[in-house]
Amino acid sequence: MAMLTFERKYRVRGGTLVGGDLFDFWIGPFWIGFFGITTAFFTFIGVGLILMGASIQGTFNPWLINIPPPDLAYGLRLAPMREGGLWQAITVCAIGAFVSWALRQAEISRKLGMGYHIPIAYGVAVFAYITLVVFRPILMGAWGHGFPYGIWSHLDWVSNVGYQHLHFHYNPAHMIAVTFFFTTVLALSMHGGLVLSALNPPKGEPVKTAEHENTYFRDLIGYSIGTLGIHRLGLFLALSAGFWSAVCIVISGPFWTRGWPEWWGWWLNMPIWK
Ligand code: UQ1
Repeated sequence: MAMLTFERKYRVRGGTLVGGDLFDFWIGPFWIGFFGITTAFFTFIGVGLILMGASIQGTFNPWLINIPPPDLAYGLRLAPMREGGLWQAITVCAIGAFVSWALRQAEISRKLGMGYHIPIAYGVAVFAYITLVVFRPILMGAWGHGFPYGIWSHLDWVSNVGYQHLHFHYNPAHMIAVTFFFTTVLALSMHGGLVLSALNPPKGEPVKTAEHENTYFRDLIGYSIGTLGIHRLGLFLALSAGFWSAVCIVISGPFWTRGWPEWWGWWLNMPIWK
């Protein structure tokens, strides 16, 4: 395995949260660490359980594999393996693997003396997943409200839950989440375009610097957010998209049971219209 010359300088001990020096070593390019071990452990068990579910279902077609949560009648109890227990065990493994991965990111941040931006960013995605399969089912009183593990089947679940609320696009938190998703895409495409336009010119032309980048946007809209600022904005937009996605689903059912269009009654019922 090739090792860049500067890698040796950063391959230093320390920064671990658990286990001290015990797992503080590399295999090829990968740092192991205690949470590397636990990530691998939960991933192997979880994937094994998914394959078991596929075999019980009788298909290994990746589009059609479906591992559903227990029936609503099981409430918040453990279900037999073939009746949703598999889903419950897979959920435990998934959360174990995702949280292990976040802690592994945190350990690497510490090892390198960097900020915790990456584990925090990744943590928001994990938070959104846990909201779907743990927080909302608990608030609704049954694991059966979690989404099924399957490519097709989870799409059906999203569609069904959407129609249970008549028209999900009227969910105000969904509106905010979608707006953040689109704005993230706009910001990243402008940033990618701007950086490539400056730093990757045609052969024979000089590379431009941040001065050109700033000037471009000052010419265009009278304002440049700056080379550090665009990354702060991008992180904020992307985390907000994930955060409001979690909010929009956790309020649907636990805190608002009717159709979302009806929620806007507060606006139509305002006394100013009388
Ligand atoms: C920007 O102002 C900027 O600073 C120079 C960037 O950094 C390279 C960018 O990528 C973008 C897209 C902008 C413009 C963004 C706003 C919000 C004015």
